[in-house]
Amino acid sequence: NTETILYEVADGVAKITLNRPDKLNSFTVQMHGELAEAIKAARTDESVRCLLITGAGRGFCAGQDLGDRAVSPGGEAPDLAESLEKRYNPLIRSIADLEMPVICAVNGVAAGAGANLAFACDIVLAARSASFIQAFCKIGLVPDSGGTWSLPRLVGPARAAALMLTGEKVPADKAADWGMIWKAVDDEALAEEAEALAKHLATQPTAGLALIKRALKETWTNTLDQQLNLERDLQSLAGRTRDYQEGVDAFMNKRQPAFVGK
Ligand code: T3D
Repeated sequence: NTETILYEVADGVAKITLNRPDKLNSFTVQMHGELAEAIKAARTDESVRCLLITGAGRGFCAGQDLGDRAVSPGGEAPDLAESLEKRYNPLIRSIADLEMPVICAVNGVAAGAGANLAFACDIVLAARSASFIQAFCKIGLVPDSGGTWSLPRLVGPARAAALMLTGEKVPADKAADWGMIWKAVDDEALAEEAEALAKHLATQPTAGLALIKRALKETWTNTLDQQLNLERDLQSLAGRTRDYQEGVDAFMNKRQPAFVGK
């Protein structure tokens, strides 16, 4: 019984739909709270092996609800550090640390923290009519929700700087061309394609996929030597999973594997 998001579980996939379509699914304190609870529910539900995030209506997410930020002249400035510390940063960390793939199906415009929420996910598909906007500079703010970390790594420093300093809109096809997202798909195909991918991933070796997430996360700060050592350690863990045994056995016996996620 949530008011700002929809949460459903089927076929090993937890699907979260941001659901404030009249405000392009922008973030309120309530939506942050309900989203955090839903991600926790996905994390603690043993049947869930993939998370899918999307939006209701014509937008994906327009970032912070600015209706909650109006300040009268001479009034007290909102405490944005608290907002980031208590809500946006834990959200981004909870996605990065989730030990399963997180797919984002960007159904429409993704602006401000909405764009950077998408970039925090592991695989991003976008409807061809969707777009990405680092809207922060237009209202005097700094990109947050990990955008100053993820965007330069996705598209390189030159493009990240221009996008963050101008707030220029990037259509989905260009975002895919630039490597900002995985791919753009026809609008009417987005939901089906994202759900099919999520269902597929939910049948795969989840523990192994979680270890891949860790390797990819740490590569940005590691030297080659450190990364080789990390691969050794993660491979040691992967090699002890039931799914590794199953994968090898299925291959050798020319049958389809039945992975359990452990
Ligand atoms: O504050 C903190 O805690 C710090 C953290 C900040 C994180 C951030 O995300 S800061 C950035 C906040 N977001 C923005 O600055 C984006 C604002 N929105 C837009 O620039 C545009 O709405 C879009 C480019 C996203 C879409 O444009 P368009 O023309 O397709 O739609 P629209 O007409 O502007 O919006 C439709 C409705 O959604 C409209 O309401 P109305 O007039 O029909 O009643 C509009 O006001 C509302 N809406 C869109 N974005 C927001 C919003 N309402 C509140 N907050 C929004 N962010």
